[in-house]
Amino acid sequence: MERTFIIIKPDAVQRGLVGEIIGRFERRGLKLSAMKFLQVDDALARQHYAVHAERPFFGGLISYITSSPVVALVMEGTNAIAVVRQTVGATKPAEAAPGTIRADFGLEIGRNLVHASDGPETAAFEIDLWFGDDLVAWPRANDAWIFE
Ligand code: IDP
Ligand code: MG
Repeated sequence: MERTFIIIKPDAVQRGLVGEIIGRFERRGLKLSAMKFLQVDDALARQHYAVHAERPFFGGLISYITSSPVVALVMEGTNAIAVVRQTVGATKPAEAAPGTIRADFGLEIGRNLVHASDGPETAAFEIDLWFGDDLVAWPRANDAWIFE
C-alpha cells in the first residue's frame, strides 16, 4: 500500500471546493491517513517548494500558497502517488485532461487548485515535513471491496 501527500491550495479552499476535491479521492477508493486545515507560513512553504527555489515563479508560488488557508492530507491506496496525480491532472490546467480536477475547475498554472507528490521520495519527504509520525492507520469497513 502506498501513501501520497496532497494540498488543497488556497484558491480551491476560497472557492468552496474542499469537499468536491476530497470526494473525488474518496470515491476513487483512496483512504485518508491524515488531514489538517492550516495557514502555511513562509518557512514551511519554502521547505515544501525548495526544489523550485531558483525558478522565476518561486516568489509568486510562495505568495500563493501562504495567501490563505489550505487543507493538507495524506491518502493511502494501491499506486496512490500515480492515481492521485492522474486525478489531479497536468500542471497547466489548459493541458489537463477533461475530468481531472485541474481541467474541471482551473484555467491558469498559478491557480491550479491542488498539489500532489510526484514520486516515492517526494511523498516520503512531504509526509514527514507536514505530518511527521502523525498518521492514522485504521481498518476501513469496505477495504476488502476496494483492495483485492
Ligand atoms: P505540479 O504541481 O504539477 O507538480 P510543478 O512543476 O512541481 O507542478 O510546480 C509546482 C507548482 O508551481 C505548480 O503546481 C504551480 O502552482 C506552480 N508553477 C509551476 N510552474 C509555474 C509557472 O510557470 N508559473 C506560475 N506557477 C507555476
Ligand atoms: Mg511538483
